[in-house]
Amino acid sequence: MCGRESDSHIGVFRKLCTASVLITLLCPKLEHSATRSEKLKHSSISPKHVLVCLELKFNLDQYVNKRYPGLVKIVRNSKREGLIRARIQGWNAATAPIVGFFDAHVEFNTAWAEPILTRVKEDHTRIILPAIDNIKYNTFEVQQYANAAHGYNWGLWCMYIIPPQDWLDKGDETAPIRTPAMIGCSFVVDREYFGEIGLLDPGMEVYGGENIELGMRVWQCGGSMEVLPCARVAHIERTKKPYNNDIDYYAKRNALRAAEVWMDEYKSHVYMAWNIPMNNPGVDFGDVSERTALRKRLKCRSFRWYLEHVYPEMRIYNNTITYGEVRNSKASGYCLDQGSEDDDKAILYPCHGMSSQLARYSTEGLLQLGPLGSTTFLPDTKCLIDDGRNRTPSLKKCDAVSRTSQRLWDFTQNGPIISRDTGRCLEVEMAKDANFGLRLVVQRCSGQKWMIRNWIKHPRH
Ligand SMILES: [Mn+2]
Repeated sequence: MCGRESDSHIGVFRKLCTASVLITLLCPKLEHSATRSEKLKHSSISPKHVLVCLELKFNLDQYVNKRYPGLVKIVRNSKREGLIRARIQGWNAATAPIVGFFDAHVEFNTAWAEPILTRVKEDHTRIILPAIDNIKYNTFEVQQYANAAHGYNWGLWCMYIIPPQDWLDKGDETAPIRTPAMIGCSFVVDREYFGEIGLLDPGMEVYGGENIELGMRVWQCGGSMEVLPCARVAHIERTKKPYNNDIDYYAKRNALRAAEVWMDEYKSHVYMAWNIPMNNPGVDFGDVSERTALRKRLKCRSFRWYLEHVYPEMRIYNNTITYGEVRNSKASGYCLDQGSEDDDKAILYPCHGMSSQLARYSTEGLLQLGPLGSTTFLPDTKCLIDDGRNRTPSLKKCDAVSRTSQRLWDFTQNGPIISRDTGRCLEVEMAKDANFGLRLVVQRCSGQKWMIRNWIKHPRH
């Protein structure tokens, strides 16, 4: 789950004595919530849609005015702003010293607020995340989740991770858990401090990435972020998110904004994870100059510092020379592919540029194939190996070799790929009995040439 599915045409703002609680709700405009095929089927607005909008407009106003007069503000945007700017709108309307941001499908457990307020009062630069339990979507039963920190992969997509070792060693389940970022559906922060460090990035669209960016920023700029196990909320993991199929595009776009502003020499990892070139990535991520100026003004630390101190579980690939799809001059349109995940065979497959065709060639001479093994919680990407016995190369854990040279290859762009162990070349063989009539082999070099799509740096000669 990456819990920020609720879009945000309406912000409901509820003022408690010491905290403002901002809840974002979705009024599902059909053009936003339906998939393309659904849109074709329903060219007019459905009765269900009218009903939901009636509920969230007229009825919600009535309910709030009657039940919480003077306590709850409703802020409506006139056009779709996305989750990120909607949350900023809520912050603009808030007046209490502490603000909390929650998806509409979050419920609060008893005494959730007090431990949070204590932690913020001690240090107003702490961003506090309540521990999130699950509400089963079909029964509304609450299911307690194990305590976790919130991490992410190099695509800047969030995931739960195991808490830091020092927290586990302490054996105190009530202690705050240091976290590198947040899932995003629920967080609490000092209102003025949140303004000082630049809210969320208003240049981000729809959702995705803003939760990671805030984690990097608060840590790099002198604050901190923590999960507080004593403060519990529960969240409905939805089975279907109210977004178009283009959500990947926005997640990618927002990730590139965060990468460009905060990640220094590590930003290449985000481009690699999405398998797009660093020059002309084909994604217009907009203007980041204001965010770069913010980083300068706040005199924030480097991303390297953040990785070392806050997210040491991240796997680093700074020794990559080239990455992307690998093409052979003899088989245009076909790319190296990790094939089925459970066998040890690399294959040739029509090029599609997804992560199964993401290769990386490193300064040491490793040729790795498949999605980045972003963190030490995940297995690392497998290595292409010439074991000297078989005619087909294998794809194995990089240390599963009898001699290190079996995993090392010589390669320069538009040249052969040569095993350092056997001197054999990685080549394509025409074979009637192979898929697509092409087999990947290691054999005596016949002069075949390979290209890997994207450069990070040119090798030293
Ligand atoms: Mn959610």
